Amino acid sequence: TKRLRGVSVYRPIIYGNTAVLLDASERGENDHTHRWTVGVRSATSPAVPSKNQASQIGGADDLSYFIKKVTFKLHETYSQPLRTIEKPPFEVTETGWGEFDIIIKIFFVPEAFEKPLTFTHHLKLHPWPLDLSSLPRPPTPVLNADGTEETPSVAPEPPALVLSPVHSWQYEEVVFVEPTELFYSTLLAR
Ligand code: SLL
Repeated sequence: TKRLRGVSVYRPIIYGNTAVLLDASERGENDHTHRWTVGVRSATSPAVPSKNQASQIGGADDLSYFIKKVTFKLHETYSQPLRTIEKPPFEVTETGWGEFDIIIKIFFVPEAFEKPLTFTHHLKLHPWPLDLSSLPRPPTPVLNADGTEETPSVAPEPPALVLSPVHSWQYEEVVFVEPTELFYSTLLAR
């Protein structure tokens, strides 16, 4: 467990969540409105064919050479709120209806002799409020002299509102100050 004096090694990671709205067919008996994934990933995005616009955020490298496991402490409305992930991808996918704080704890490989690192991530489901007034409106019905209602057929149909996935990710550099010799060689082998 000899440590290397004056040496620091850092590794860039991201942690956070992606969320999508469930469509009617995916909704169950519960009030769940969203599917979300919370995770810890490498900060490097995988290379994807240029046609594929929906590329994944981060996660190109496998972090298990220095991360042993990650725990995610969910809201107590979930059954078994403490989720332990022992191999990549270090992430949890769930459905739900509300936002809450998730406590993410990263445990390092034993040869690191490092204490776990804790982050708090606020699970984000809802996009920044949209300005609905900027969308074209349907025509308002008008009242005829005989009391009947009529809707002018002038205005086009408003576009269907499509909500894209919400992404909320933080960038962090995990710094290992004076790593053990063994851990240093593990880190530098990458
Ligand atoms: C809120 N303070 O009121 C938050 C709590 C709890 C979220 C959010 C479902 C859990 C389940 C779920 O989304 N809980 O049904 O298993 O917004």
